[in-house]
Amino acid sequence: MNHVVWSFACVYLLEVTCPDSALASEAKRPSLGVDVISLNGKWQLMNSNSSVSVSAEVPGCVHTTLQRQGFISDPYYRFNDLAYRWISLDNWTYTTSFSVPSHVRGKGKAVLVFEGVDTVSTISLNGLTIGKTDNMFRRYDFDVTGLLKDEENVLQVWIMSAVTYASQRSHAHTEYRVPPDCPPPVQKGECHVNFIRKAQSSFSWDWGPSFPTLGIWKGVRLEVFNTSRVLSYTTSPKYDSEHSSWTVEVELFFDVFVASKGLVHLSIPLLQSEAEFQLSLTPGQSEKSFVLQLNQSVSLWWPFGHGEQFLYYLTIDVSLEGGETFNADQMVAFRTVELVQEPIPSSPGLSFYFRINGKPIFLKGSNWIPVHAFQDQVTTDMITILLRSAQKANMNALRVWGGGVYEQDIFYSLCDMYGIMIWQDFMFACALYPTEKDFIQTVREEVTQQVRRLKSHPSVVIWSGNNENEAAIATDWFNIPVTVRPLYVKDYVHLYVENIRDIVLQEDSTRPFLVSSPTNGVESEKEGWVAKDPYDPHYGDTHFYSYYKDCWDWTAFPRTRFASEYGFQSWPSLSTLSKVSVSSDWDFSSNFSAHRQHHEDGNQQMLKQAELHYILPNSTDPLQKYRDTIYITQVMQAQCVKIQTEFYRRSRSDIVEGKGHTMGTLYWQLNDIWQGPSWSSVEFGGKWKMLHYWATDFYAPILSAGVEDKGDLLIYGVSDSHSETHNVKAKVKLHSWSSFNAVCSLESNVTTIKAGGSTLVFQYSISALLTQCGNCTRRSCIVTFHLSSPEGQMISPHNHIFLSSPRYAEGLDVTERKELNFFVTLHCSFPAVYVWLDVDNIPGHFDVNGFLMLSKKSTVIFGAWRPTTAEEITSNLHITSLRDVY
Ligand code: BMA
Repeated sequence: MNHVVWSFACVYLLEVTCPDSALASEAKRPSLGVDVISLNGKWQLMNSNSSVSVSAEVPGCVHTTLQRQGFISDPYYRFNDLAYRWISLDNWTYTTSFSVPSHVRGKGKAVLVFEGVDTVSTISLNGLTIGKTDNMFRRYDFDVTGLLKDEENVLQVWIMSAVTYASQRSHAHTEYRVPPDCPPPVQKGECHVNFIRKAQSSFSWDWGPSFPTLGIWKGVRLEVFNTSRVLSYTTSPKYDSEHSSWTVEVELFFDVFVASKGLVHLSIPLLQSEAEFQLSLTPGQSEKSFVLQLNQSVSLWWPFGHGEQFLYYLTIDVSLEGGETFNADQMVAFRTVELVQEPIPSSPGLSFYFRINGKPIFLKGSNWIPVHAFQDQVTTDMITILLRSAQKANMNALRVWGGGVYEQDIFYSLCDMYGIMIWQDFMFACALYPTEKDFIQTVREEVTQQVRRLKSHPSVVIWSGNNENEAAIATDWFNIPVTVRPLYVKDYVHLYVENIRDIVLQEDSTRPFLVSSPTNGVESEKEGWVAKDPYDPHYGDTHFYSYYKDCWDWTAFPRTRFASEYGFQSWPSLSTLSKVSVSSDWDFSSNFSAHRQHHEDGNQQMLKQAELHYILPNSTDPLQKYRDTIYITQVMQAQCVKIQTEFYRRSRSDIVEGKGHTMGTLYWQLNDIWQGPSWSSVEFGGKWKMLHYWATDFYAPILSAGVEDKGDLLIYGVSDSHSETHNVKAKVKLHSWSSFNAVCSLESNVTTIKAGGSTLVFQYSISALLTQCGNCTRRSCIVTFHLSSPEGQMISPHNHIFLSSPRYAEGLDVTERKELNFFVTLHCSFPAVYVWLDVDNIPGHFDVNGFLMLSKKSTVIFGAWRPTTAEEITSNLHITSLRDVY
């Protein structure tokens, strides 16, 4: 293998910092004379027969504790998810003790606050049961007035196995089944997760392991006070279109012990707006709401790519007559959001798009899953890297998918700052759910709390009741006899409409609510909330997966109004996998490869899809073959998602056979929960797959998309802009695989591409094109193109289209590679396709990757996320192009 001379223009340091303002809101703690004693830190942890007894960190979970204490090794390592199953089947007790100074103890009311317990627990203080928990998505406050001692207060949290609990609840539900009982065997998961209010993916998913965690996953504190305390507060900017003015509604939620009076002062200094209000509190839980009128016009918050993200500070000052005060600073931003579902000329059905500040916005993004199976290990840096990666790929939206968790506050604060719109699911996915009274009650509390926690964030643009549960009933995933279906529809309506929707409408009038995804929206409502076909492309959003059909055939994709899920799997890089595997695992047919794949036939599907267009890796060196196979799965994934996304973006203004006006693409999925094959574009750990690099181009604000249609080459200009039209010409070249010089160059006439639409810029018969370019055949040449201004300025990223599968390309074959001495040839003498750079474990990303190389020399910049040297990068660098795997 020849050495590549690789010179680096510069090696950067990307500083991953968390803006103070974002953290500030998380650090807020109640004042009003409330004494707060944090109970975070060291606790003792024991299993049911006391054979394990270790010191544990709170917040935390059992698995993390056992690993940190050296009791187990990395749960993600090889087959450890199976080896450590016992942990989730046992019950565990957390214990701590604390003292309370007598001046604190003497105060009127004492409350123990658990921000999050995972999940089913009984909590006792000094031997007395003070409460129980059954929902990891809720905060619990337990009144412990009169139960505290000065010294040695013993607090115990007994946590029951979530697996045992779910199974008991399911067996107690005898009247009818609530499917699915268990996940498919390939997921190696646990059963009945729908019976417990816990991250649904924690019992396994088709991209993730089964780790039904147990723990105290959020903070614990004691709050002691004489008069009252603030439980939470919200800020909701509201637009009055009649008077073209804004107000901010501020809600304060109090727990009042003694009646008191006081004042509330609200102010947004930057807008020179303030107001003072009388406050009168009576004992019990008390909600107070105040409206601040704004004196000035505001600068709006826009999604990324459409304008600035103006954020203002609003200060809340509460002062009680007794002298106690409470102060908070909260970010507010001004934007309106509407979900538009109205008739479209010449198309049956209804539109489905988001209007932000009165402008239609095409949502470009992906789906977000939990960042880690052990949520206590999720750091601000991990979230920042993922969100910055999303924004760098020109995404303006993410869907927080309903099988995971409601994300941490910092996630939403960063999305506010980055202009990333959030489609927020409630945490129900791919299942039917029980509707017993206590289940509904805990869900009601969960929804109320989460809406109050998240509604102040401008980034959250929609609430959605569940993932795929309307489709599960409508298209009969669980073999429910037609005669009993009404029973399940009734339960569905009860949970998502009569409870969740009701609460959301009551709590938040500033953003739309959708019952499910996919759904037909208002049409589903008309059909009794479960539409006959929730995948109908004429209404609402769709999820579409097809693994065996050729993804290059864009005519097979549904021309939907909104593509909220679609995607293809790939394997993560060897450097990511090598952290949890050994060299004998590095074979596509190893037990490890089968074990890590949680999607039925997933590994086969990837190879079958890749084989349609590429020769599958066949190196005689097993390690090289494994690396190449990983690479080819990433090539396939990037190419398939690009084709599908470009199809949707092209469809934004078209109506073809009554379908079209696509206004959103959220591919499945952005991130990974562990090191395994999945639909993600970013690997566990933050490394970008080829797809993510490509997303930066296919999500560019102005895209040139090429397609072959009935023998013609069509090039479209797709623009996200609202009013600006662009005069462009398409610059088209044909390149042969054996020379850098273009064989032919063509230019279209100047065409105006419409704002917020897709415009055909270039059309040419392919056979005429090839005849004209005498040296080209479908197999020997590739078409490249971009849009430029009439003066020659580049307006869209470069793009390309193959006229035949690269597997049949002439000039990319093995013989030639041997003759040309591959690496040198690749970089110096001939064009190369899917050029892929990998620096193993050095965290960071390249400015471009997986690219078409049509010049002799190309400089690529690697942005490192930690200090590194050019030597280290050179010695870790692997360069692969399609020629390498042939
Ligand atoms: C959709 C998602 C997930 C799943 C993905 C890939 O159904 O909602 O449940 O992981 O497809 O199968």
